Amino acid sequence: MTNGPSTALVQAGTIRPEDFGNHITRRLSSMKGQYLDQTAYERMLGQEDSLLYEVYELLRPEKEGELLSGLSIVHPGKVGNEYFMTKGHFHEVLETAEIYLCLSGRGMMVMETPEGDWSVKELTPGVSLYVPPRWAHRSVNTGASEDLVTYFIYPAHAGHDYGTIETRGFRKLVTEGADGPQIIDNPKWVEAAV
Ligand code: S6P
Ligand code: ZN
Repeated sequence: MTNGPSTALVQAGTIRPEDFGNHITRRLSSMKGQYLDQTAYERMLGQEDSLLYEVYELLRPEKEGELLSGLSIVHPGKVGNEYFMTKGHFHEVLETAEIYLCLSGRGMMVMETPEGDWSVKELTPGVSLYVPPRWAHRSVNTGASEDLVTYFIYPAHAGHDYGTIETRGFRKLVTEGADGPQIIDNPKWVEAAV
């Protein structure tokens, strides 16, 4: 990592891993308990530990004043009726926001706050989404065969709280219905203990 200016070619379909210091890959096995249809999940996992999504991130010091940015690529597919999606997280420093710009593909950003508000926004190429402080976020690829590629920027000291979502889930899920993607209540959502 250098401390000086750096560049990356942020263009859907032209990802040069060497431009990014960090390449994270997440497979089906890391999503235990997150998909509604556990039988479908176990069956799929028994066949292959599929690659669900990847993140390419510019390495910068994780301190206030810095920004982290990169590309998030969610591959197409489903577990049962539920689309491939990211784990989703709150920022550990809850009062930090994030900006996403959709570069290609089609999807949705599922968001919620600890206070009980929720929101689901569509992602199509060119859409810029501001995720305010306090909002957990998860991207879902609702496309049939294309990757969902987004560019993200957030404060470098934000950190990630994955545990809350792993334990409670999101209030809303995106599944494939008769007329396409639909937002449903998550029957397994767990209210936080007081
Ligand atoms: C980080 C930012 C994205 C996600 C990426 C993968 O704050 O929101 O880079 O890390 O979309 O999602 P997740 O939930 O596995 O970190
Ligand atoms: Zn984030």
